[in-house]
Amino acid sequence: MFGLVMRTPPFELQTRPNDMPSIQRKEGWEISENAVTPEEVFMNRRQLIKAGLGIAGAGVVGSLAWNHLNAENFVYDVSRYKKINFIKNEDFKVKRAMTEEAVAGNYNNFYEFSEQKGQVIGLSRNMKTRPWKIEVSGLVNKPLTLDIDDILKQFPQEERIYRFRCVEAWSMVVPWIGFKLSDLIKKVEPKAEAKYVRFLTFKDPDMAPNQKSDRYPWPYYEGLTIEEANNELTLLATGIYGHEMPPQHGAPIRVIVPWKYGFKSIKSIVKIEFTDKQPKTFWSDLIPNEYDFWSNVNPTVPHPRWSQASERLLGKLTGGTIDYTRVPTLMYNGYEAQVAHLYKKT
Ligand SMILES: Nc1nc2c(c(=O)[nH]1)N[C@H]1C(S)=C(S)[C@@H](COP(=O)(O)O)O[C@H]1N2
Ligand SMILES: [Mo]
Repeated sequence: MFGLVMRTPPFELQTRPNDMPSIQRKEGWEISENAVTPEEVFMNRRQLIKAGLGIAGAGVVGSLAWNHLNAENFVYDVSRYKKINFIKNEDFKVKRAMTEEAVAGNYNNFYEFSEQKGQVIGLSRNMKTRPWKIEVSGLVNKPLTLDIDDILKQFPQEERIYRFRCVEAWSMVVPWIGFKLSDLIKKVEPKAEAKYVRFLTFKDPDMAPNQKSDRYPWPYYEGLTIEEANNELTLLATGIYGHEMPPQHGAPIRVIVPWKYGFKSIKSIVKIEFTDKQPKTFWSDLIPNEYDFWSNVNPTVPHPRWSQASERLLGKLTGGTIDYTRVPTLMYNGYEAQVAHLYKKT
């Protein structure tokens, strides 16, 4: 049992650190790419807890390695990021310890720049985030185009500490800065027919090198129902850890939906569109049987290739690896009280 608890991830994780499949390597997926071991996948929840893998606060159970381009990418230089004004919203706290800033900022899914989590920080470093406009349009009475600096002036910014859970079964706890998407929705006055909100990321292959790859249907697109978009938890995030959003986290503005798998939290948005039909989404178009429109965090529904019963909570950055502890995954990522009503059948 001890050996199991102290195990390190499979070798594949070190050379191909991403669990989100790339289209190119789709056939390779039968080989375990995820740090969830076969033992973990086949153990039920009680067995997981018995084996010490399902207990919050358990010790370090492993470490993740990821490919950096070069040593420069390890440098997480906070002085690069401008401070922004915000108030702390004490209503949104989490019992788990906050993830270190350099960990969250060195382990990123942002496929526009790279499929390698450790390379995003380096490749996005000189991302151009000014000027930056967001079009808010579609089925609304008052369409708007807003500049990011006007947004920062118009909407009071607040900090909220949220759990964040990637579908690949790693997670973190981070202090987002932003404002409720519902505050923006009010301003544009959606028409009665507006049932969904569609989001779009920028497209600029000269700035984001992996957008030169035609294996993906760029630009990245996502969607929510209008009720989900109006939920009190849903944020437009403009910062993290007390300052503006670093490029690798989705500068200058992104969506945060903490009860859904991370890929729903679309980065670097340029357009918000109100529609009457359920929008298509990037990952469900790519792999429909693995990533659906809803994608609410749910420990009882396994991903077709791995369990979702527990997750690797990112811990300390030590050299080229990140320690993690295995903790149970919470229904709706712990936000059941705020969102379960959205999914109750009437
Ligand atoms: N535009 C865009 N948004 C994106 C992604 C992406 O590749 N492109 N990756 C998603 C995934 S899979 C995750 S887990 C989170 C990661 O956010 P973070 O790097 O700030 O932790 O961003 C999401 N938003
Ligand atoms: Mo993710």
